[in-house]
Amino acid sequence: MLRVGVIGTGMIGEDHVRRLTSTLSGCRVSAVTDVDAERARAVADVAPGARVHDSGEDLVRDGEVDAVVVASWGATHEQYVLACLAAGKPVFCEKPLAPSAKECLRIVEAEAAIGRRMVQVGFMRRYDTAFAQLKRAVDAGTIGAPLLVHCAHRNASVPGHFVADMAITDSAVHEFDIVRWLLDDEIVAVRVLKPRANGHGRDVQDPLLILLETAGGVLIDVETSVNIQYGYDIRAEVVGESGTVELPQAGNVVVRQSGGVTALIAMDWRDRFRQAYDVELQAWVDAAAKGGATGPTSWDGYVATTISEAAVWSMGTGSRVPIKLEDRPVLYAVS
Ligand code: NAD
Ligand code: ISE
Repeated sequence: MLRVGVIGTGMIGEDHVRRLTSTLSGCRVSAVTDVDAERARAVADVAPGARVHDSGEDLVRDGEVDAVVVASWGATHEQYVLACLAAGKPVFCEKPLAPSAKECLRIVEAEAAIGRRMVQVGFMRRYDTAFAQLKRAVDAGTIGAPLLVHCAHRNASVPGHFVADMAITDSAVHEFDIVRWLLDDEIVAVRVLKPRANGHGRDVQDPLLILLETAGGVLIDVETSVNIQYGYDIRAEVVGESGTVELPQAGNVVVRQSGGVTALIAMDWRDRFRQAYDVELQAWVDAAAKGGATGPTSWDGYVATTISEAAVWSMGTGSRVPIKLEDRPVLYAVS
């Protein structure tokens, strides 16, 4: 039984504590912590026997914690992931791996020095049934070589702490990862365009149109709308040489009533990606129980954050920004 410590018991931390406690197998939550101690105590109540620590560092040191989930704010990820690596404990870190490429690289270097995978990054879309079907169709070549990808990332609304560039660093970072995975291709440049602002947007630049170019010559457009009001809507359509393939409207029920037809839509990511989070975290539990990690790597986290940084720069300057990556350590070699 893998004993898991969870750092950060906010929205997704609480969600992960519940699934580690009630949905997944081979694990239990043995400790939690949050800078909001009251919140940590409330979440600990759903995990029988879980103790509450004063700090993430204390939790990592706990002899009854075999592996750690980091679900605190992005700016705190590096310190906890590095503490886990120093303690030799497998770690699942929510995206983004860290807010800057520099921080991500320090994690990559620390893991590469150990010489084996210890870190898994929370890019859960790779475990989503609909995205997996999309990738299978592209890989099978049914639509010929991919030429274009149209993506939309729409949130009904975002919390108060969601600020200026988070539509890129917190939301579109998922697309930066998923298109690399979907196309087996690297992003080489990014440009961000700003249409007229959504009046619901407060301080966030919303919406955005992000244009990505890949090494293989595919062009990708990503719409981010983080105050769209009507629901949580994630779209992706790949245009190939002889056809197109797109995500289904995942899990939507169609209601016919009072002279109308309504397709229900998820209202947030918890609802839309529940299955993906379950599969992703079970895969991590199974790998962590053997002392390692699987799925999205620290290197993937570094690449996604590097693209975010370039996109934020482009949003400010209006320019096309090339993506420059460091050399990939052997640990992350593509097979
Ligand atoms: P949140 O604000 O609801 O929760 C974050 C929690 O971390 C808060 O309770 C806060 O008090 C706590 N915290 C902050 N600093 C801390 C520290 N130093 N030590 C311990 N706890 C600390 O935010 P959230 O929406 O749950 O997001 C948390 C992380 O998960 C972010 O990195 C976010 O990008 C990511 N996330 C991923 C997905 C996904 O789809 N994979 C969805 C939501 C959030
Ligand atoms: C949130 O942090 C997530 O990761 C969700 O998956 C994403 O859709 C949302 O925009 C982010 O704020």
